[in-house]
Amino acid sequence: MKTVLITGAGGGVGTHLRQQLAGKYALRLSDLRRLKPEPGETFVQADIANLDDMLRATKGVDAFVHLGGYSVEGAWKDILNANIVGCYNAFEAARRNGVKRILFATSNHAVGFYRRDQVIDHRVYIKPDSRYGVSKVFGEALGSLYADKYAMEVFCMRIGNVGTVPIDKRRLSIWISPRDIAQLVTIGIEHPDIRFEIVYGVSNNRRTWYDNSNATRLGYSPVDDSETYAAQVLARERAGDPRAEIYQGGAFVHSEKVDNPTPLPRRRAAPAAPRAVARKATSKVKKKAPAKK
Ligand code: 15L
Repeated sequence: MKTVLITGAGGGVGTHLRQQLAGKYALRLSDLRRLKPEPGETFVQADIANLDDMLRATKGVDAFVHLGGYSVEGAWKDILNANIVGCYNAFEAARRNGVKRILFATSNHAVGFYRRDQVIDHRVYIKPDSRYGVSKVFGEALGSLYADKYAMEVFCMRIGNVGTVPIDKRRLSIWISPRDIAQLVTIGIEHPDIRFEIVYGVSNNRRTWYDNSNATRLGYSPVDDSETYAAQVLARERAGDPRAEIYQGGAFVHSEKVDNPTPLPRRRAAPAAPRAVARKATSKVKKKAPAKK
């Protein structure tokens, strides 16, 4: 059984993945705050901003899912520490320990300044909507460097919003269910031909803004569609800032600080507890057909 390290394992995405991947992999969890491992899991307390911690955490693992980092828009010093320094340490520690396969949790916010009437694929030029989005672009660029220079196998997932249900109108376009993110992560761990890939971490949503053909090519076949929840979600939707309505990134395009939209029950995912360019010249930006009501 493969040993898979998950940084930021105490956050929302990590919590879903622990449940979904239990029994399939020996999970090594890592977080800034102490977590209680379940059977089949081990725990390494680590600060991703500390290279020595990351060297300990990555030792002897077969694959590494890097969720650790600051997960929303916030102060530059927090993003710098967790998502720039932390992300560098993650890749560098993996390289030094001979861990070839890294799955990097990038974000829809790396391309959040594309408009909602556009459909974009994995090759479009980056358009970050926030300092947070810029930090995710940095991680993608670092992944590209480590793939080309050190032959590492890097799978960048531009994740939408992970949850059991979509929480608002924007998330109807970017939602991903726990079982679909687990399927995508499994492809990232198991696929034999990963060199450097960018895929979108979204379910099979009718209202999608993404051409996710790169994920499909690698075998991703999401089973959930946010449309199941659309009527309920739209019934409670209130109009927001007009700029947020235009762009895919929503409030990230105008806010200096965004709260975690899906905090963990009881405790919020600690921001300091880390959890994280398009390549080819040709890119696809299509005018989107109006969403069906
Ligand atoms: C993200 O990248 C964040 O990590 C998550 O907390 C959500 O804000 C999500 O994007 C989103 O766009 O809903």
